Amino acid sequence: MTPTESLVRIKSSDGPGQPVRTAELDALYHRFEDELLVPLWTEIGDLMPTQPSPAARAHLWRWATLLPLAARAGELVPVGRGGERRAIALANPGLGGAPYATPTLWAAIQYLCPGEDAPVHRHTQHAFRFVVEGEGVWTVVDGDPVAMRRGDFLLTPGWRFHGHHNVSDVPMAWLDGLDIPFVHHTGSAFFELGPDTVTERETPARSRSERLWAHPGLRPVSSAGERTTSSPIAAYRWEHTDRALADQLTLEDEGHPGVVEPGHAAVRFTNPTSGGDVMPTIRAEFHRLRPGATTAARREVGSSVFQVFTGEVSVRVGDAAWTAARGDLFVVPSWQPLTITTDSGADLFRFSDTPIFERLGQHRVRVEGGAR
Ligand code: GTQ
Ligand code: FE2
Repeated sequence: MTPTESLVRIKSSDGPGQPVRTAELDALYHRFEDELLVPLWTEIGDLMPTQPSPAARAHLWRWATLLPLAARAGELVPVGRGGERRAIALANPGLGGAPYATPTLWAAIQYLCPGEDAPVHRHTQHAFRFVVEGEGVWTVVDGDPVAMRRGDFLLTPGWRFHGHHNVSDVPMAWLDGLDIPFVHHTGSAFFELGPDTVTERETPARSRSERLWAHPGLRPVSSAGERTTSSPIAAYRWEHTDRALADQLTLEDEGHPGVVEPGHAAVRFTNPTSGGDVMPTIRAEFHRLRPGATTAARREVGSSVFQVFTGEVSVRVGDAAWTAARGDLFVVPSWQPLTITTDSGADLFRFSDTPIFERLGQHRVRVEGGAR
């Protein structure tokens, strides 16, 4: 390979710890390039920063922009085998145009017209749906039909067959979150088509998974001792989330502990077999802020995506600042300080890749002054 064809380009500089630039050094660097070799001393500043310096950027997408574009795709783009889903991904401006909200997380608006079926498939990527508005779509997870309604958080852990059906006479849009980028970077993806014909047309009031697993503090004895890597609960319903958040704020009013900080209630969706996160790569939470509340500036290793559920918020992420309202989505890159303020009071859905870093021993959080 000639030097001009090599993928490797060594950045020579005169900085501290760098060798004197001579013709011999240039010749050595060209040899390195030819042999696909890169010395640490020219790269160390980028490779080993004193604190995380993510390529991903803080960014906001407005629901008022996303929804009409998804609806237009509903008119122009069929949903079926091959494309599989009418899902439109948020592409982080720092990630070179790849369809990645963050280095690890996919976030997309998915749109299904009345009567449409998104075909059955399965993949090793872990997935969830969050519904910011609307209803009428049923997701069928390994043969278990699950209704989707506003405020619900729905799971499709890896390798479960799933298809979506809009059984109503209105279109529906929702948020998909997956670990597609993480799985892509690590070369660990598997995918398989399911049956082409839909046999499951039932629309029961509750999914089988909820009937077996979604009773507070109770698990079926038939499963005792079993610990699954993902939660067996297919749907976490808004009425439960809403009540948990409301109760935290009432307890705060009564002088009891429970809130994260003054005026800030939050719950995490968990796997009842382990008490841990719902899926191995994705954490999901719901946050409620009282009118007038401001959160402490918080940095965390790993990236997250928020969607405003109700109310209006002022958000600051590092140097970026926006106001955001219902449906708006914003990305918080690793170690960027996040502060949220609201005059109206607000509810926010949040998902992140934190479980990955916790399990690898790389997780750090810093709130205002102290580290923990
Ligand atoms: O609904 O099955 O946004 O497989 C990306 C990949 C949604 C889905 C996405 C998927 C799905
Ligand atoms: Fe899928």
